[in-house]
Amino acid sequence: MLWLPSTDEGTIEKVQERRNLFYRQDEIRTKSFAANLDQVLILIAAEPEFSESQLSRALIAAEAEHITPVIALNKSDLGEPFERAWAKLAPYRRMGYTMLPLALNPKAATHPMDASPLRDLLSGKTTLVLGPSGAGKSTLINLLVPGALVLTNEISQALNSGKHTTTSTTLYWVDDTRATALIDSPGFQEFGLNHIDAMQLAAYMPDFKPHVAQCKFYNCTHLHEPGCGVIPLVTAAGGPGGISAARYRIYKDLFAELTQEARY
Ligand SMILES: Nc1nc2c(ncn2[C@@H]2O[C@H](COP(=O)(O)OP(=O)(O)OP(=O)(O)O)[C@@H](O)[C@H]2O)c(=O)[nH]1
Ligand SMILES: [Mg+2]
Ligand SMILES: [Zn+2]
Repeated sequence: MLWLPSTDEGTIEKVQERRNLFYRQDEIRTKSFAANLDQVLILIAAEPEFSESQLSRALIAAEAEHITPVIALNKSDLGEPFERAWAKLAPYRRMGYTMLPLALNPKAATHPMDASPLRDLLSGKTTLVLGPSGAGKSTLINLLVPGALVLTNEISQALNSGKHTTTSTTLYWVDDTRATALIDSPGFQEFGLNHIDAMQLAAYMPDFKPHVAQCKFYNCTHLHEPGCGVIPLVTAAGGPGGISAARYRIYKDLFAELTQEARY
């Protein structure tokens, strides 16, 4: 992938090799991001409420490209909705994903956030900041890149969604030595995974992966087969070593989506 650098930012111009694609697709078109990406920061927030399916899709896309995903939950100043969202993420913590609580908007936060864990995580790396509209991606850029002055916008309470303020993908250097880069991106609604092989899905899901070896059939789809190592582990909450009902449903829906004969 190539980007065109300018004095303080750059735009992604061309994706060269499919194996390096970080890829999503919305209803209208395919969006590809990639770079010498070191990691993807999946930024979600207490508000608007995040979709667990979209989160899982972003994680699978990162796993498939061997890009380290990190999850950050923003708007910790919101109290109760934050606690609820944090609890909803318990299965993802158990999967071993790094998870950061954030309060990115200094004006909204009752107690100013200590940004050093975030800075440490990003330091010396190129990170794609990805997430739904209104999560605070551009707010994060403004916090860490002095002078970036990226446009941000209030979320719509009526629609429980952001307003799609950012419309292009832009790279920002965090430091003068150009060791640390952040890529702001437009909020996504749908995260298509058409490039993923359905039979590989479980391998990209850390709560499924260790159990696949126990399946009786090497080509087990984990949907109905006898002797499946995955199905007996599904419980409502998942729990340590288990798989939550929500994650299993996400797997089933994705498997169905990726094995449809004609998608258009
Ligand atoms: N309460 C609260 N609001 C925040 C926080 N961080 C960001 N916001 C607000 O959330 C809203 C959306 O922030 P943006 O940075 O525009 O969100 P975005 O992810 O860039 O959205 P798109 O560009 O539409 O994809 C703005 O009104 C921010 O001020 C926070 O920590 N707490
Ligand atoms: Mg934005
Ligand atoms: Zn199985």
